[in-house]
Amino acid sequence: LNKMLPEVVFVLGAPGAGKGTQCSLISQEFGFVHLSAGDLLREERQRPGSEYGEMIEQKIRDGQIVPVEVTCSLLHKAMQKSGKARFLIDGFPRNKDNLDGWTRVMSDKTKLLFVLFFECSQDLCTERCLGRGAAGSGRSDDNLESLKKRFNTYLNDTMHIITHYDQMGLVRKINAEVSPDKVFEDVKKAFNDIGI
Ligand code: UP5
Ligand code: MG
Repeated sequence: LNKMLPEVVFVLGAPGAGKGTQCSLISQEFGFVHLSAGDLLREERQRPGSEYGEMIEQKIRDGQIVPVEVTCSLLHKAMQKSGKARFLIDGFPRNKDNLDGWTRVMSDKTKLLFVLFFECSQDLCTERCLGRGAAGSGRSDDNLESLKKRFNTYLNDTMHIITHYDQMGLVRKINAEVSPDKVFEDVKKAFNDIGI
């Protein structure tokens, strides 16, 4: 029965560590559907008639985490809509509310394969996000003030989630401070090691 469940890999790491970049490569190589929680929230923020638009924008700008009911339902809907069975969940779960909400609603409906954790220093991550902002990302959180807040949230909330999964032996830690191609070499090994 367990074999029929959709398979999930959580992809975590600091803001700018390269989660999105690596997820694109993974999805090309292994066919996983890439679902970025941040992208889904940014899309929902723009959706005409959304009751969450303003709340999402405030949270994103302040580097705070949107209540799990919103995020989890966007993820669940995107999974169902895809009709596929293997997913990269990029940038989620980020805090205890996320973890509890996912566990409540989705843990029986999915099989967690492992957690990819991209390790990258705050300085390098900040440089990358500011570079992306300067290049015209249009993201309202690619500025120094928001980045400080995003990092606080990452260190105070998200690291606990990574530790939680690490204690379960589910975390695959990857050095994300090298070039995207080099990072991807290690990422491929992580998938190969579980027979993918
Ligand atoms: N780059 C990437 N890899 C590189 C490499 N190896 N060497 C050199 N440069 C590299 O990369 C960032 C930049 O670095 C790019 O310019 C890239 O070319 C370059 P990217 O792959 O985009 O990194 P990523 O880790 O995806 O960075 P991102 O900024 O998306 O991370 P965040 O975790 O901050 O953003 P996210 O979109 O996940 O969340 C944004 C906000 O949404 C959160 O702060 C929060 O407010 C909200 N949110 C929730 O509330 N709940 C959620 O569940 C998710 C998000
Ligand atoms: Mg991203």
